[in-house]
Amino acid sequence: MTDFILHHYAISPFAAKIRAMLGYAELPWRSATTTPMPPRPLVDALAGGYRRIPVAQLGADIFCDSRIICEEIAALSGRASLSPATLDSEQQAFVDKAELGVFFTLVGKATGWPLVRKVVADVGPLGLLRLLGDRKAMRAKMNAAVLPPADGAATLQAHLDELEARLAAPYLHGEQPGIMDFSAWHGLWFATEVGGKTLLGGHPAVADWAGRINHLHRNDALAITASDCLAAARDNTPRPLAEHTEQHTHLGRTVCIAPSDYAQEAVTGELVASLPGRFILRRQSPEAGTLHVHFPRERFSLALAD
Ligand SMILES: N[C@@H](CCC(=O)N[C@@H](CS)C(=O)NCC(=O)O)C(=O)O
Repeated sequence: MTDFILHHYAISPFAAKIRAMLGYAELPWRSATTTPMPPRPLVDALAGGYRRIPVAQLGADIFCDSRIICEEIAALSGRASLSPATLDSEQQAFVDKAELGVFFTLVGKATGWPLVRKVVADVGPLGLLRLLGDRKAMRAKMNAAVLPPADGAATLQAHLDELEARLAAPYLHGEQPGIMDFSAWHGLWFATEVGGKTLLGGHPAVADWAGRINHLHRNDALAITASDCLAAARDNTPRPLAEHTEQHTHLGRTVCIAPSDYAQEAVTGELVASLPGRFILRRQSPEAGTLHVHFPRERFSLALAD
């Protein structure tokens, strides 16, 4: 079996969500670390210009967005509750709130010396300045529908109160963690563990729950080199497409797929599958050969390239 490779960087919250889930699922994985901002030549060779992290790889199949990566982990580990596809609309709305409005509020809260020190240790002082400029530009182009709420502090308090109430059981999914737990945890991890903020004093059940998920989160997987990632793609053919591809007027055509919320860089390729929750593009990479790149449908747009 080909290795599960995660393209990520240490302080990425969405990558932490995947690392913690992999820890819970006890799935072995290989670590391909990348930088906290482009240029990312390896990720570009594989994902064709998709700019967000994390990206996962199984041979010549490339998975963009943590939503799709969670579905893959759910399938590989046989733990259905890790798949966002199992959520009802109320649970999905909770996850969306945790990963958009509340998430960006928590990212804002994380700002301060502990975070600055970690970034400088990783990319140096000039890198820090570039990163600030990069994120400012990214935010300026953000879809207004997902801009952080103006009343961030109140939104966060209400969310923590809701979490506290939901955590009558050990996890949001009951006795064992599921997708809602990892989605609600990673923003808090960033503000508290990376940013060093104390936020959970008034919410003991949330603090206890977050501490248990912190223990599932490991970032000590065996590293894999860029050339081995490219070889893993070249030496494998993309896995067979699911039989139940929905009819889509653009199947077989060259299309562009891009996030519709933020970091909207598009990826171009042939649309080879349209499934209820995902699109798959076939693209040729000079370095990595024929690839299938998977995207969620939710909060992504698809348009003909010509
Ligand atoms: N919806 C995406 C969000 C991913 C995301 O926002 N990732 C952040 C890092 S945690 C990012 O890519 N920031 C810009 C960058 O790293 O270039 C997902 O679930 O994967």
